[in-house]
Amino acid sequence: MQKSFTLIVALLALTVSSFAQFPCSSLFISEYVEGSGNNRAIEIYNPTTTTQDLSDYSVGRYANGLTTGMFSTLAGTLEPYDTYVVVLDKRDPNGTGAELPIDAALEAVADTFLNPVYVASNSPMYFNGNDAVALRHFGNDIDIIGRIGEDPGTGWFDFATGTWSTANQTLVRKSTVQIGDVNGTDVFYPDTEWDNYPSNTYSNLGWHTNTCYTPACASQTNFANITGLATSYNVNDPVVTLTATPQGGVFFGNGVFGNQFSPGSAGIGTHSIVYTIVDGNGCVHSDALCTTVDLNVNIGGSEIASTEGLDVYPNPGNGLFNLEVDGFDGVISYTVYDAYGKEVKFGSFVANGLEHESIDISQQAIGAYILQVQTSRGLYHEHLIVQ
Ligand SMILES: [Ca+2]
Ligand SMILES: [Ca+2]
Ligand SMILES: [Ca+2]
Ligand SMILES: [Ca+2]
Repeated sequence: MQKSFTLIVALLALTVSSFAQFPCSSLFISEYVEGSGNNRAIEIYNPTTTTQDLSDYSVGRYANGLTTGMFSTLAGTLEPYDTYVVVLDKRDPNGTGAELPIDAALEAVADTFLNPVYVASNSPMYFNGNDAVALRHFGNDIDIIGRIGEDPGTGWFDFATGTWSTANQTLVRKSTVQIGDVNGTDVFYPDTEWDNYPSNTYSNLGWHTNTCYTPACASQTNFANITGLATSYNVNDPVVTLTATPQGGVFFGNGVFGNQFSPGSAGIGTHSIVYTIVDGNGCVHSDALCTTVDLNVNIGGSEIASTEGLDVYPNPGNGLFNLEVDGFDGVISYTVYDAYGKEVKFGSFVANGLEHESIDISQQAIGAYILQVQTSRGLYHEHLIVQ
C-alpha cells in the first residue's frame, strides 16, 4: 500500500513538472539571428493545432552567464504552423556606432520590433552570442538556446566541427524538432537541434518547416491518376502494362498482376481497376477506372434493334436455358462462348412462328457466358449466368 502510494505521488509529480512539454504542444524558437551590427531576430513557431495568444509569452536573454533574465512580453496571436518574427528595433537610417540600423531585408520580414533603446538592465533583444536566449510562457522558460549561468566567451560552439557557434550566425531549428529545449542548465551544443547559415542570412525568416505539420489528406484531390488503361478491351487482347502517377503505388482489380492487366484473365464484363498510393504524409490516395472486356465477335450482321420476340429463361439458371423466338422465320443458329471467348456450345434450328429451343450448358463451370443468336433479322447477344 505504501509502495503504490509513493508511486502515485511520484507519477503526479512527474506529470506536473512536465506539463505542456509534449511534442507539438507548445511554441518554440524556430530561428535565431545573431548577425553583424544590430541585426538580431528570434522567430517563434506554433506547432500546435490552435491559435496561441502571444501576450502569454515573452522573449529575452540571460546576459553573459547571469542566472537572472530580462524579458519582453509579446502581443498578438500566432496561428497554427505559422511563425512570428521578433526583431531588434534599430531602424533609424542616421544611426551610427551602437545605433547602427538593421539591414533592410531583416526589417522587411519582422512581425514586431522590440527594445529601441538599450538599457543595461532591460535589453532582452541585445544578445550577442554569449547570452542564453529563451522563450517564456507565463514566466516559465519553455525553450532555451545556450546554457543559463555560463558565459562561453564568444558563443556556444557546435560539437561536430567546432567551427560555428551562437555568434555571427543564423540558426534554423531542424524540422524534426517538435518541442523546445526546456533544460537551460545542461551542456549546450547548437548542432544538436540547429542548422547554421552565414551571418546576416534572413531568407528563412517568416516560415518554418516542421514535422508537427501534416496537411489534411482531403486537400489533395486528384493526387493519384491511372494513365494506362483503355475503356474497353477484347477478351483476346494481349496483356496491358498499367501506368499511373505518381509512381510507387499498387494496382488492384480483376485480371491485375502487379502492373499488368490481362483482359483474358479478367474475363468478360466490366471491371474496376484501382490504384492506391500513400504519400509522404501518410495520406492514402486512390484512383479507380472502369474497363469493359467484351467478346471479339467477328461474325457479320448487325445487332437486332428490338429484342421483341426473343427471350432466354431462366437466367441466371443452372445451365439449362430456354431460347424462345416468336415471329422469326428461317434458320436460326446460336453459339455460346465462355468468358475467355472459347466456344462451348453451338446449335441451329428452323423457326416458323413460335419456337422453343433448349440450350444445355449445365456441364460448364459456374460463371458468365455469352449467347449469340444469328437470325434473318440480325444478331442478338445476351449474357448467360450459370450458378
Ligand atoms: Ca552578451
Ligand atoms: Ca554579432
Ligand atoms: Ca539545454
Ligand atoms: Ca524560419
